[in-house]
Amino acid sequence: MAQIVDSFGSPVTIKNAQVASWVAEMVALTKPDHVVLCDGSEAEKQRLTEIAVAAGVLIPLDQQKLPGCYLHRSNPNDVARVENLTFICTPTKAEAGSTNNWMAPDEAYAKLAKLFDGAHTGRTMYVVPYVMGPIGSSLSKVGVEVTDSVYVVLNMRIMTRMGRQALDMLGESNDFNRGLHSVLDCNPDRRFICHFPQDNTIWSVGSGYGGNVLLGKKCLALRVGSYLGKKEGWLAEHMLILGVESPEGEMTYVAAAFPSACGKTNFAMMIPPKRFKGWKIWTVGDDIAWMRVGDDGRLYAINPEAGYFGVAPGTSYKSNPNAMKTVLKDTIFTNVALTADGDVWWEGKDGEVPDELTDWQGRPWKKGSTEKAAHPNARFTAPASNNPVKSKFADDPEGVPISAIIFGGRRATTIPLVMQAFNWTNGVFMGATLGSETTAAATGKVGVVRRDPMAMLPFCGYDMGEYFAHWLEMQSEIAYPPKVFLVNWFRQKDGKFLWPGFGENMRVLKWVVDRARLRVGGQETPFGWVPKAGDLDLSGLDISSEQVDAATSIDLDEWRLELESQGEFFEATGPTMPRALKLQRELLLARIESMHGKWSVG
Ligand code: OXD
Ligand code: MN
Repeated sequence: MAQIVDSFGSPVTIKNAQVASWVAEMVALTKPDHVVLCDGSEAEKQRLTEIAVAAGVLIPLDQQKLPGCYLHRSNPNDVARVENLTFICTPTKAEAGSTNNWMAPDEAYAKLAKLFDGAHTGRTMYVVPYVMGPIGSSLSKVGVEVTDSVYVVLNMRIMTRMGRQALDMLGESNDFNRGLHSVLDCNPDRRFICHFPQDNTIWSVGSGYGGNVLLGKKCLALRVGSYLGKKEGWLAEHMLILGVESPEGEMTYVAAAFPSACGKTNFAMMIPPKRFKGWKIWTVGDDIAWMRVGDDGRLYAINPEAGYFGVAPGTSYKSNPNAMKTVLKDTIFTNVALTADGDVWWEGKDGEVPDELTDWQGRPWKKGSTEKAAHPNARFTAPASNNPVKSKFADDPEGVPISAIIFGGRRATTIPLVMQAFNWTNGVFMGATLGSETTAAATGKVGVVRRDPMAMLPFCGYDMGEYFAHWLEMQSEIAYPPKVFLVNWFRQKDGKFLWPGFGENMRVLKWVVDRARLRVGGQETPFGWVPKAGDLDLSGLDISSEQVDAATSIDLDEWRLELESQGEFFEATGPTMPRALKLQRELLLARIESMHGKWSVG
């Protein structure tokens, strides 16, 4: 077997016997020429960056303007997560549930072992120990990813707490996620992302795209994490975490789940409008929350990640000034366009569109071209420490206490700007029935409502009905459950958005915080509490009261259709759909019937 060395070629040993024997097993399978154990040091980063630049994997950007920043161009066939090639390999199909692709574990191991056999030959295998979550937190988890991609190593270094610190935290324990990755020949026909939750194992082959290969993120923190959460009594969720600070210094933490293309990173880094002088938003996380009940009966959340893997197109000083500041140094850009002077560009970036660019595939591009210069799913990988509004509690091993949970989707009709659930069960129902309209960014028909419960449809590692049951069961553990809300920034009338969004969402967030702290009014509707006229602070906002009324209105006919569509999803979920949620739906239908089609918010 190739000797294990550090990135400078000096021999090293892996002290943890379980890690060492598993790495040896993987080496025997993939047969690399070299095996490098990553320590996470600055010197190692420099060395691996040089290797990546020499191999053409990274292109240096203008180091004066963007110090430590590089561009990566992926294979054009490998630019996004591949839900159709993502499998949950539980012992039975029923455990994976109706919303996941399933393969029997034996079959999956055998099929992928054939692909992995000799996959690292002629290459270096990097052994990447990492921690998801703050070092020393009881909520954190250790993983080890072996990969033949230096791009993966440098991204893992940003997105996780990587290197020696992870092996130190693991000690002699066997409790670590085993992640095996090879880009292989990047052929979609030989691409599989397989999760073995019962073995705490992930095998990913044939892709180099972040969501498929940074195994700590979607694969461990959500798919395997959600399974571990059910088993161990905690929640792994596709949620941002933010702190709202009032001018008096009172801090309230909110976790929020939105499907993709709904502005999650923007919301997590929001700058409140002028009217909210003295209010501040602090980012704890922009994508994933791990939540556990604390000794005081409150729900505490950590962000398992250490960086942001954000969508570049549409990010600007208007939509997200803090993200723009975050990507000014030590950032890896993937599939964005390149300017002649070594800067990056993407559709929706501030300023004039440059006359000439090199597009995301490395081809010359001219202003006015019908093709996009940056790929619509072009990304930045940036350290959270660059974020000017990173919460000082983001690395707190205890996590932050969550007072409110928000579920949000992109809906042109039906769902009001904001609505508060009556109680925990009703809140779980709101999350379980979350829907969002498909956008042009994804393949398929545009504007169709796809149910994306808790924004977890592509990320839940087990049966969805069991997952809802876990959420319901959590109530018995949480003495002080967070208040639950549904929001919709995307309601339309005559094809126009009714609500301005972005920083103005602070107005909604303030109502959420005040409701969670039981100090503002609301109007009861058949479906939840909404703000009464005057409850939302709209001062300094240049939109008509009719527009606000339309954004917050409830239409019984639209809701009847909504409940029918929810019913189809409940059916499809199958026999594990909890009775408490079915009854919630029936209760709402019965309410509509008893009102004989009449309802108006006062
Ligand atoms: C992501 C996603 O990349 O949800 O965060 O796809
Ligand atoms: Mn996400």
